[in-house]
Amino acid sequence: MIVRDLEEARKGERLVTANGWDSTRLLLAGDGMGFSFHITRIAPGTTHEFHYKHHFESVYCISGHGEIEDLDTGKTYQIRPGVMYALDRNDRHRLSASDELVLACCFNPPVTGTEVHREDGSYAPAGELEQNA
Ligand code: 9YT
Repeated sequence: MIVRDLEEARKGERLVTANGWDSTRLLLAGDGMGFSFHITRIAPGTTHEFHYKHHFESVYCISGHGEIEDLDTGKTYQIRPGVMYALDRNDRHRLSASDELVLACCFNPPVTGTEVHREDGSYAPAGELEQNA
């Protein structure tokens, strides 16, 4: 069994900080679960474009308010506590927070913990060594 505490995890390398968001990886590929599990905070007033071309992601809003736009269809959805979205088509999307969003996120395949966002908003596919191309 794996038991981890978010506040403890935030004190170490599980916390990844980026411009306008941070994410604490409570489960990573190395845990062998077949998915990774993250608690992500999106700073108020920020907007982010992501495109996880090589991963499926589901996201559940624990607290805060914002909006997600499907960049292929132009459709927007309100994010509020209790709402879940799943990027089942590796959807290109824009996420914005009006007040701080706290989100629980699952990735399949799991992230390893070393990925950085590439220019196109994606993470490298699992198993690919270079991370920034
Ligand atoms: C909301 C969202 O896309 N979260 C993704 C998790 C974050 N980008 C991470 O942990 O890398």
